[in-house]
Amino acid sequence: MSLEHVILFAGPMGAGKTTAISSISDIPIVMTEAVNNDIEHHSKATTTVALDYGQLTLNDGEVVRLYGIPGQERFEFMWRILETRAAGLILLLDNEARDPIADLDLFLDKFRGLCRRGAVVVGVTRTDVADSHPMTHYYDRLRERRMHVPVFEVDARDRQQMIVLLTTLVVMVQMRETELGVE
Ligand SMILES: Nc1nc2c(ncn2[C@@H]2O[C@H](COP(=O)(O)OP(=O)(O)OP(=O)(O)O)[C@@H](O)[C@H]2O)c(=O)[nH]1
Ligand SMILES: [Mg+2]
Repeated sequence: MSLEHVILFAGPMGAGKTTAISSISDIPIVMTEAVNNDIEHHSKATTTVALDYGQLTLNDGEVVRLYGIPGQERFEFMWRILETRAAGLILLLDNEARDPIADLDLFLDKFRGLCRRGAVVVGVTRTDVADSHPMTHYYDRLRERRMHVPVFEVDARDRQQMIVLLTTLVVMVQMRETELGVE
């Protein structure tokens, strides 16, 4: 079993990737925030333009390296670079977005290589400010896609909630490595 895991946080602009990594990380995180010129898409002041990086050391000494993508599709070239070493995907979706189910489809399609070879969990954020999409909408779409993926309602600002999501994914990655006989 590997003593290090690389986990990628993906999802649309404003879903909470940078926030989640800073909630979880036990080192100061590397951020690449710049002024958000796409206010139409999301009203927040800044957006990630290259990557986020943080890390967490688990009780058993395993190191989890946490990378976050920029949500804007114009940075798709960074998505391709960041997914290469990843063994697991945390897909964060903003329940307040215009169509979070379309976002679910988009990111599962864009990261289908990682979904196939690794493990995936979905975290739905901002359910406290938008309840137009109950969790059943996400379950239904995943069932239609024949994907068995855990879905969690989370607040990216809440360290405990994010640690639960992350450890679920790490366990799934470890189970996969055991199945595949990865050392
Ligand atoms: N009310 C509420 N706010 C949340 C929740 N989760 C995250 N946020 C806020 O939503 C915003 C998310 O912003 P970021 O973390 O920059 O989002 P991002 O996914 O990194 O976005 P890009 O880098 O632009 O792709 C922050 O202001 C968070 O504080 C939640 O569950 N509820
Ligand atoms: Mg970000």
